[in-house]
Amino acid sequence: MTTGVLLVDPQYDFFPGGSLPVAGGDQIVEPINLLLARHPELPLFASRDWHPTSTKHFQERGGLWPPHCVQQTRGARFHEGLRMDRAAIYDKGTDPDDDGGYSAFDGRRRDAQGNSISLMEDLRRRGVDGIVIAGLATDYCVKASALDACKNGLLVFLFLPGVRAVNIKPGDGDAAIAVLREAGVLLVS
Ligand code: VGL
Ligand code: ZN
Repeated sequence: MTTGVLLVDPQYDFFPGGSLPVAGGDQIVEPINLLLARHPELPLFASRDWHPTSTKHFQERGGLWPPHCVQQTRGARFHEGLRMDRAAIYDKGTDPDDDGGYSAFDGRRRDAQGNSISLMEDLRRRGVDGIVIAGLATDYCVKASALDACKNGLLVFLFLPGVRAVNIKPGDGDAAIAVLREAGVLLVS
């Protein structure tokens, strides 16, 4: 079995000080760096919330969210404290007319030949059949990504020190973790 690491949306807008901040978000940086430093051999993948200036995902067009992770802005950049130079980066949420793209498995990138590929295509090519997931936020994009990982038949580990929840309603994060356990996700710390 080959295991990869998937970092979901570790972008400034989701950290304290950003436009959609997750409380305690900065506490994920150190544990994730430790994981990456201890396992430099693991292939690393990251998703990036990568929205156009105007999208149905934002409140001004009927969506749930204030503007965040707008393409080319600082808020859309990965946290500089994370050592993720080796990551293959998947962009999602790019369609202005679709309030989708919560899951990293909706993300796409260009491969060395310039072809657009999905995260799952990449994992299959590399023979990756297990994935350790961390990032922001537990109750949205981490949850959607972990459920898709299960649906795709991967063995899924949720790295608890490396996730935090938005908790729009108190308890959303814990409820998300319960749903993931039910789906077969293994909780690790
Ligand atoms: C996310 C809300 C809106 C996330 C993305 O990355 O969890 N949450 N867009
Ligand atoms: Zn978003």
